[in-house]
Amino acid sequence: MSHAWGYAASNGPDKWADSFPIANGPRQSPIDIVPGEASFDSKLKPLVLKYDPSTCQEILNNGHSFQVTFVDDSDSSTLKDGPISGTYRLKQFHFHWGASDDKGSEHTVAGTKYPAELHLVHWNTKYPSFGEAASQPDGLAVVGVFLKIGAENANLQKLIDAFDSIKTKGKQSSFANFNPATLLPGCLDYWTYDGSLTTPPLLESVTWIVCKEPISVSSAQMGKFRSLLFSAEGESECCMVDNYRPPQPLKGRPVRASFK
Ligand code: 1SD
Ligand code: ZN
Repeated sequence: MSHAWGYAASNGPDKWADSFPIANGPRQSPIDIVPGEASFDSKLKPLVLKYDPSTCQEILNNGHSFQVTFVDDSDSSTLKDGPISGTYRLKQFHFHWGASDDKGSEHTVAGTKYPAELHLVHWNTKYPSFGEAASQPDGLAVVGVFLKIGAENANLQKLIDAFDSIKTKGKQSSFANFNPATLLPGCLDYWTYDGSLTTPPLLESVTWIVCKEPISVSSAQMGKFRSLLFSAEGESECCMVDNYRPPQPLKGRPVRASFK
């Protein structure tokens, strides 16, 4: 890859291994989750998510997705228990989505694609910073939540209402007092497995926690996600769509379920 990574034919997931050989590594993400092949593990604890809306900082178009970032200099917004040990701090959340409602999620469930997937990214406070945690096998924990077409989602709408200020790559805007817990499904049953970042550098440092229950989004709201741009202001306009990596080989990894 002689240019920056992206999601086009020339720089997309099939090309990432040229610059990031770990793309073919033993614990890559996402995966297809086959519920019948996941084993119920009675030792898995319920997730404990404690989020303080006052740590919410800004919304940013990074040219690959949009993300909402959090101040992470104290244990104000954390994930504990579930499959992990210790305390993981919330760094940011972002989404992946399709050009149409029939695709867009990174994980799939028995081959079924959802129109979008939310990722809440947390880092293990046994390491000094997000950057250092990101290359450790137990450094990150990402909670994945599927979006399914249905009723309009008023909590997602608060994000969408900020899109005018972050249309193009590199734009950011302050985004205060948002509680990411409002984006979680009512039931926190989950699947978990050891995986990686789904974007370059594809580091194999993520404990994935994928919620079984999707949240709702309307088709009109998905249309607004697709009005964001991959391109920077002044460049030829390129809609931000299909910013997902497809499922990667499981390579014998166990997938555990917190539920029967
Ligand atoms: O795609 C995100 C990427 O934007 C960045 O947030 C990275 C963490 O540094 O995580 C990946 S992902 O694996 O959460 N999709
Ligand atoms: Zn992601």
